Amino acid sequence: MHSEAHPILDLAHLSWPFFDDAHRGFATGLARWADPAVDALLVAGDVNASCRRLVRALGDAGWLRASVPRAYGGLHDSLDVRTLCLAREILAWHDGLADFVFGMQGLGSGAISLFGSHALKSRYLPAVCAGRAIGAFALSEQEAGSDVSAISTAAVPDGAAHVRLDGGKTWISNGGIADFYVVFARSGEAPGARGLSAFVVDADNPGLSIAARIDVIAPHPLATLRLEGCRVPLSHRVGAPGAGFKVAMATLDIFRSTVGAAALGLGRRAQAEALYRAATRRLFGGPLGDLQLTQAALADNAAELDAAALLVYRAGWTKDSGAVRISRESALAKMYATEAAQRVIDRAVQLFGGNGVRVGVKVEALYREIRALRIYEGATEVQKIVIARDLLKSQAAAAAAGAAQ
Ligand code: COS
Repeated sequence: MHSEAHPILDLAHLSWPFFDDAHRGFATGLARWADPAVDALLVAGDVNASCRRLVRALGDAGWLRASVPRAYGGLHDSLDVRTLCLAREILAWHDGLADFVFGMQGLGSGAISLFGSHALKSRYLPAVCAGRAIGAFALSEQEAGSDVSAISTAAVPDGAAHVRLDGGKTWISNGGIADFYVVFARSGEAPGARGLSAFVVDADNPGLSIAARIDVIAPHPLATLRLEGCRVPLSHRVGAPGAGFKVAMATLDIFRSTVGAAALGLGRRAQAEALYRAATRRLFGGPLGDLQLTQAALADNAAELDAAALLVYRAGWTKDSGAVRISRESALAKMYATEAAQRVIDRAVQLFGGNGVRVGVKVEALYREIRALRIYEGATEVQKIVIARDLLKSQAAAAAAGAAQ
């Protein structure tokens, strides 16, 4: 028997002190829109078409206004991390691809929003916001995934006003359907992390091509890019020459929190499915939910989901309250929320028994969907490095301040 669950979207956390009325209005409005709009936009068996339809509809309905600053059509003066997180949580609750397209519009254009010139912002952000242009963040390479400072794609001056990009990028979300790519390359001002720069490359640039599409367990548009004599105007550089590593990390600070939010949405959906299952499945003469081991699973899920939500919205609130960097907070949120959601979803699969691994049942899809979130935008191991380094730095600073007294 397939699951015919009627799961309930729990937005009780909107009463927490991290949010104001604008957040509550946004979240309840999006939740009303998403059901049934999201399911109706999906094209069975065609991931690219589903993504294009979802982006356009999210743009038409105004939800992508959360992805760009107000001056370019957005909702807030600068990106509001809590709004981005609420959107990803709600969309992920409905469907992984709906969350994916929303998240990638923000990540793909995030470096431009944060560091782009007015000309670049004017050219790309209104179209991103309207759902008329799809963006992509092209950082990873075959030999530079976790170790960003090892990027080898070369950016070499080409005349006075251009640069030529040569190399390859891989694991690029929206690869093949994007209208533009923010490409990070070695411009050589200094070795390692201090010699990278970011450039916006239009998808129709003759020097950019899709080398291969990458198929993964929860299908998304994902590709390897080839850059060959890819000529880009210097005016398309995002941020200062040599500042590419910081551009990438500051963008990831914001969007890692939102990956935690997406994991939270997937986890909450699994818990909603598990609660419905516990109430409706009968065995040993009563409902599954009467068994204490079921109750233990539901309670563990509830604790981990609330802990994840607290970390995610603490990170967003910290940034929105004016913090320049939220590296530790966003790493904690991403690490904990993605790992916890994996456990929550696994427990939900177990409560569904054989139906938990049956294709077409929601918890089976969630089980495949969550896995990549523990890897992309900085694997859990990278988040641990970021967290521990920040703790040690704070400890050293506190010790030095103590010694100076
Ligand atoms: N915001 C602004 N600046 C930052 C920053 C941030 N969040 N994080 C680091 N920096 C700065 C540092 O302050 C340092 O500046 P100075 O040279 O002026 O001191 C510089 O950037 C280099 O930082 P660091 O020494 O930490 O660089 P590492 O090469 O050791 O980086 C990790 C280490 C692993 C943390 C980094 O490479 C990383 O996050 N990797 C994962 C990348 C990723 O998410 N890949 C997925 C791609 S998207 S799917």
